[in-house]
Amino acid sequence: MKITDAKVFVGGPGKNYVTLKIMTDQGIYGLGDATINGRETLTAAYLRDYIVPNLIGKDPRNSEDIWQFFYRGAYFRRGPLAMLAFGAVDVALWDIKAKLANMPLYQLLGGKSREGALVYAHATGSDLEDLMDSIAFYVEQGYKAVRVQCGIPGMPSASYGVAEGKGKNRNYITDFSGIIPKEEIWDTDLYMRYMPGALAEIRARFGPDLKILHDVHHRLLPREAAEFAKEVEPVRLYWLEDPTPADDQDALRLIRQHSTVPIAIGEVFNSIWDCNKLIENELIDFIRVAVSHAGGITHARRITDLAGLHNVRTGFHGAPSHSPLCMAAQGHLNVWAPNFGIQEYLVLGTPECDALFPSEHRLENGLFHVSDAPGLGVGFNEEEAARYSYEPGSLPVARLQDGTLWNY
Ligand code: EZ4
Ligand code: CO
Repeated sequence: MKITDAKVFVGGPGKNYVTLKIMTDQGIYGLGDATINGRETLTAAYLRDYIVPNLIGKDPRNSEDIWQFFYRGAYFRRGPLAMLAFGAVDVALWDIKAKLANMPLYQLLGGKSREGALVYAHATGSDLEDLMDSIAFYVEQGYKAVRVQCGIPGMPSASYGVAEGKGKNRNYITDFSGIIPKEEIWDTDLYMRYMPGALAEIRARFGPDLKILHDVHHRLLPREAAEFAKEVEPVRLYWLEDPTPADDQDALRLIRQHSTVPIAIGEVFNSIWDCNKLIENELIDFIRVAVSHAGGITHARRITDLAGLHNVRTGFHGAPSHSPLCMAAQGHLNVWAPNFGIQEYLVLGTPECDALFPSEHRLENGLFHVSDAPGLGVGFNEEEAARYSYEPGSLPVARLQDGTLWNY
């Protein structure tokens, strides 16, 4: 069996999805996702200029060897763009293998450990009342877990995952007004004073059963994060996400010394080498890599298994940074992984998105149910794809009130 060709597509409804399609001499094809917010043309170029010419002629069943060929062959190792390109290839090869076996992909991983995978939605509000409405909207739809983000009184702009404007079902997405990012203002003091009380009010309003998650989006210094984590303990959060940027991994030790709040980190990680010490030292509770960003199923499974040895559970990134192909790959891992925790889930199910990526995967009662279609279980409609092209866009950057550039 041989790979005959591979194509790269960029574009989609409200999103620059980067999609890899690998064709074989047996008519079976595989699909993978290389979407990365704000840098989409670069993963597309990596795939087109380097990966595709090196794929042709290879046996697609040897996904491990192909992964090692690209990883070791790059010489300059790791990095989000490269790992995402390898991840797209890897997921497409698992898609092909599972189609060859005529099985849903999860069967090749070890079958189902659960019927469906718990997901969390993004509730967001310009203020606390607006956020309460947004949470209620998701709870009414059957979600058992909700990430809560709201504007902070007195803060000129606060989009650490807060969508602009009012309305219940909004997602924070890339700004498509151009490649120059918007600048937002962040004030740690206002946030630290306001948010613990707001989280307590949310708990009081929605009762003990709702799983409440909160994303600090890398905005705090280690000591501030430790204080914050200690203060929100009574809320019994499901997790506190990215309290500090994980560039400084000792920060997590400081937080651990002061609080038992579960810590989730890693949406910007792209390899096991970014998180092995955090996992082995048991400084985190959830690992947040995305399967596409972390080298595909082959590599994300290694991270998952290492995490399992240390009672760290998965909480894969699923924000508007990925296509339904990545969500499907994560869906298959999630139903298998013995140490699955939760899956971030954004409503991708617009008619336009479903037309581009048709699938039978479904969300029911707050759980993601993987279909039994062979492979990943997601198609790609090339006629639909032809309607879209790359649109320049970017994520914002954040500054402190005095102009100091801060973490987004
Ligand atoms: O800001 O995916 O937990 N999710 C997040 C996301 C990220 C975006 C960046 O591309 O923090 O909303
Ligand atoms: Co996050």
